[in-house]
Formats: sequence, C-alpha cells, structure tokens
Amino acid sequence: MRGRFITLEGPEGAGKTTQIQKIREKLRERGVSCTVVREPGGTRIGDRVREILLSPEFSNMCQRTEILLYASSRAQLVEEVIRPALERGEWVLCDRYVDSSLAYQGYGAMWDLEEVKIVNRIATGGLVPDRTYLLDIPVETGRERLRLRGKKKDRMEMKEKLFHERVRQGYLTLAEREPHRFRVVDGTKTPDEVHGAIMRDLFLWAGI
Ligand code: Z5A
Repeated sequence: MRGRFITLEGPEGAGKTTQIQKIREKLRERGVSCTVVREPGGTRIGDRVREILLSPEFSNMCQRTEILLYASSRAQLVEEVIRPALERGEWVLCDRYVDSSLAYQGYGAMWDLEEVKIVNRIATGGLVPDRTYLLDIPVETGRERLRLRGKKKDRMEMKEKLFHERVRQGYLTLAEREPHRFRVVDGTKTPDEVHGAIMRDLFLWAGI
C-alpha cells in the first residue's frame, strides 16, 4: 500500500522542524516508518540549489530564477526520495513543499499564482500532499524565535516585514481554499501543545 504524504508549512520560525521530529518519534512508537525531508534541499543536487537560493550573495536573483530553482530542487526530491518512499509504503514528512512556493513566490513576491502552480505541477508530476499542517504565527513571533536562536539571516529572511505578512495571509488563504487537506494549528502555543493538536488530528485522519 502507498504511504502517506504529510507536509508542514508556515512562516519562518513557526516550529516546523521541531514538530516534524516529534511527529516522527510518535509515529515510530506506533510502528509507522517515516522518511523526513526538508525543502529546499534533501538531495545532493537540491542541497547545492539550496545554497544558491538562500545565499545573501545572490541578492540580484530575478523572480523567475527563484521560482524555477525552488521547483528544480523539488523535482529532484520528488523523483529521488519522496515517490520511492511512498511506493515502499513509508510515510513521508516534508518540511515545506509546493505551498511554500505559492505563499512566498506567489503571495509574498506577488508573482502570478497560476504560473507558480504550472511550474510546480511540472516539477512534482502532480504529486499533492495527503495532509498539510499550517503552523500559523505572527511574523514578529517567528522573527523573535530566530533571533533568540542566533541564526544568521538568509536571503529570504532579509525581505521586508510586509513581504512576510503577505506570506502569512497567503498561507491562510490557501488553507481556506483547500479545507479537506489543510489543518491550521496555532503555532504560538508551547511545542507540546502544538504537537498534541497535530497528533490528535493525524491519528484520527489516518485511523491509526
Ligand atoms: N522558501 C520559499 O521561498 N519557497 C519555497 O518553495 C520553499 C522555501 C520550499 C527556507 O529556509 C526558506 O526558503 C524560507 C522559505 C523559503 N525562508 N523564509 N523566510 P529554512 O529552511 O532555512 O528555514 P525555515 O523553513 O523558515 O525554517 P526555520 O526558520 O528554521 O523555522 P521552523 O523550522 O519553522 O522552526 P524551528 O526550527 O522548529 O523553530 C525555530 C525556533 O523556535 C527554535 O529555536 C525552536 O526551539 C523555537 N520553537 C519552536 N517551536 C516553538 C514553540 N512552539 N514555542 C516557542 N519556541 C518554539
């Protein structure tokens, strides 16, 4: 039987990486084997593309290049890791996927949403997640978390606050448009509370 494809989405610092590790542990306890990946990157080619995408050195990157680079990293990840894992019956937990391109390049950078969709349909061969958890937090909260963590800002994080506000609202719009796939979780709660909210839904939805 094909595995399940779960994605986590949200603004910077929303807690996606923290939650993916917790979900993986909980699923392992239930005997579910998972492959965990993150975007951009997750393959040798994708990791190189990630370096280019996030390096502040390329502040002159044009919008088309940015959309295509995110999509190219994704194409490699789908082909090399995600589809094979799903076909082996494993669950795939993915930290960001196509919805990130729609939120950041579509809503954030205000590129034509349909064009972003078309490029990504080609990149993924039409592979859509089965379930998506959107960790919603105010932009300032996410920034403060990253500041406390002491992370140096990458090229995307250097964008203006208004850009990140559009990203957050864009995500909420995407979730509203696909209520059967998305679950919006309040990312301002404690890590354990967020985890509890995700797992309650995930167990119910998956019937395990
Ligand atoms: N991007 C794009 O534009 N288009 C695309 O198609 C794709 C991506 C795929 C990737 O950067 C950038 O690329 C990203 C979007 C863009 N840029 N932005 N802005 P990345 O992979 O380096 O970063 P990220 O995906 O934004 O992840 P992050 O910043 O590391 O955040 P996170 O994974 O959501 O959060 P975390 O690492 O779990 O937690 C952050 C900190 O908060 C950490 O110190 C935690 O201990 C703490 N934390 C976590 N949860 C909580 C709670 N609940 N309360 C308090 N503190 C918490």
